[in-house]
Amino acid sequence: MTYALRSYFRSSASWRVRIALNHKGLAYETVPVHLLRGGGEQHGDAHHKLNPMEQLPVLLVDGIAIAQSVAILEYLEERHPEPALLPSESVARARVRQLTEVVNSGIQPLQNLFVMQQLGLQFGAPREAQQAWSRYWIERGLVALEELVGETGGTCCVGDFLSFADLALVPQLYNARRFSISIERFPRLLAIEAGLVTRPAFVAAHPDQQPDAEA
Ligand SMILES: N[C@@H](CCC(=O)N[C@@H](CS)C(=O)NCC(=O)O)C(=O)O
Repeated sequence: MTYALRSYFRSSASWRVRIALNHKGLAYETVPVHLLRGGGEQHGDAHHKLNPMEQLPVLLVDGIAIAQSVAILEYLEERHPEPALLPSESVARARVRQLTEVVNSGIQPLQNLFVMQQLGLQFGAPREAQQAWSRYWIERGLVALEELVGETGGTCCVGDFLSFADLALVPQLYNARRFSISIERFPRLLAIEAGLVTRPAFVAAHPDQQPDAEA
């Protein structure tokens, strides 16, 4: 079984998958796809054929393309159950998926590059307005997550068990910083993040460590 990940160093959804691959000890080739160059390589024919949504990541499993980061995480969990990224107990599993979806469907899609671009193209929103839009959705989601981990969290988002939720959290906090959001108001999330980012799987998945990293 060979894995290749079509990825962009700063793509938060790709980053989730990189952490999972690293944590599970799976070798993979990184295939960089530049989201900005020439209008975005994700819109080219080669990438479109693999993912008609023209987004990253795409995991190629022996050449078969799987897109949507959470679908990829679920695939990896089924195919390589150890070390697990979902707890065994049903409520804890549901909590992991709940927290993951706060990021995956409640934050990330609303602050994404193509949403910001459409705000400009369709409604003439200037760059500052696009950024304010994204900041709103990131803050709204992080406020909810901070409250949720008050109930569910330990050293990780759900107890002390490393899970999909942690893989979603770390890249989202990175994005929050890029949007200059005051994240000091999320002490629980920051404490969890501090414990995660030194783990080897997270270190190797960081944007700065990717072959396509830019200053
Ligand atoms: N729900 C998708 C989101 C994918 C997504 O939004 N990817 C971004 C990078 S993080 C992308 O490819 N954006 C391309 C664009 O904005 O044109 C997933 O989890 O894979």
